[in-house]
Amino acid sequence: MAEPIKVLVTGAAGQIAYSLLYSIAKGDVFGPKQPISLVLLDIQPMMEVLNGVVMELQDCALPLLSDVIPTADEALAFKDIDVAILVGAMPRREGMERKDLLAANVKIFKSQGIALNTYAKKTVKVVVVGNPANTNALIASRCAPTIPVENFSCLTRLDQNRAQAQVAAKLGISSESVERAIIWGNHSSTQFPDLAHATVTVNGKKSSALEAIKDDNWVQNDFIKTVQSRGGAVIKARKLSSAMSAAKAICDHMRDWWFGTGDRCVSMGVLSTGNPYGIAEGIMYSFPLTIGTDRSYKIVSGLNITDFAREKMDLTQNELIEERDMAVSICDG
Ligand code: NAX
Repeated sequence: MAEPIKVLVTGAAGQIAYSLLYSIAKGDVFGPKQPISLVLLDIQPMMEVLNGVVMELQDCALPLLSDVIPTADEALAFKDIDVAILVGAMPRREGMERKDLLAANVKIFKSQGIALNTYAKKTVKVVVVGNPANTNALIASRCAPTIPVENFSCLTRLDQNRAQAQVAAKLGISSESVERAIIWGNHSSTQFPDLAHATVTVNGKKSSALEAIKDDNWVQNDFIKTVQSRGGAVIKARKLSSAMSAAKAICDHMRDWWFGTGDRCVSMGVLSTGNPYGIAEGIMYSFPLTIGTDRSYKIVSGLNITDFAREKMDLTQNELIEERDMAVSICDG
């Protein structure tokens, strides 16, 4: 058996973690031969709930789970970790201004960035899930200057999965027959779900998604709106935000990062630096990527960007710039 890798999940007493921890501990993400030491961070008032989660993980009797460390102490939580899945964040409370929400999250992700910098392995791979995910990831990365910025990402895979599933349902095919559905920008309602480069396989024949769908009005209106507002629709129906599907998307994101994607293209929020699409530098923006077996990613280049797409890519970029400027001034202020 290999040595265990140390995987930190924050917000570990919350609802996404409740769906996520079992999948990680049973080998869905890091493979069936990789033992795991799970570190679970939450805030002090949640320690009793967290202990219940630890009991359940023990009761699953999972052979790959070498140990479980529940804690409210960041110094302990971030020590020597190989992977950080940062789910915990401050939720929006009624009457809360956007700026106050941002300020509360800057405080959390600044502190966790410093903890990453101080205690984690320099090879640590970080995915931020807690919202506003893109800007939280940016703040964590800024506060961890000794860890390469390429090791920081935020989750837009749930949006990609939602996009794939919408196309699959429209054409009556399996979701794995839909490839290259891209999410550009922010994990917010300004994100741009883009099918212009997508392909589908119908009855064994691969073609462009747009040709197979033959409904530009659906692609440019209903499809985009449905994916952009899916999180809200789930909250309205369930009275709770997406958790099962978020956990599945986190597993997809991390598995692809750990093992590579080959030619498959996936969407991830990463730092925009010298990208081929002229997106402003210094924001965490979701791009289409391929990932090598060495865990380094490359932005897929050469995609033709129409005026329609450019407008949508810029809109979500501008929201991220505004969020970044506000967050950085809070962080440095
Ligand atoms: P829950 O409220 O169920 O759980 C959050 C947990 O985080 C709580 O147990 C809380 O005590 C803990 N927490 C708060 N501050 C913490 C800190 N400083 N350190 C450690 N733990 C802390 O929320 P849940 O439904 O699990 O969602 C978690 C986050 O994911 C939210 O911010 C949510 O908006 C975000 N999401 C992001 C998605 C994405 O695609 N990027 C999709 C799903 C989800 O909406």
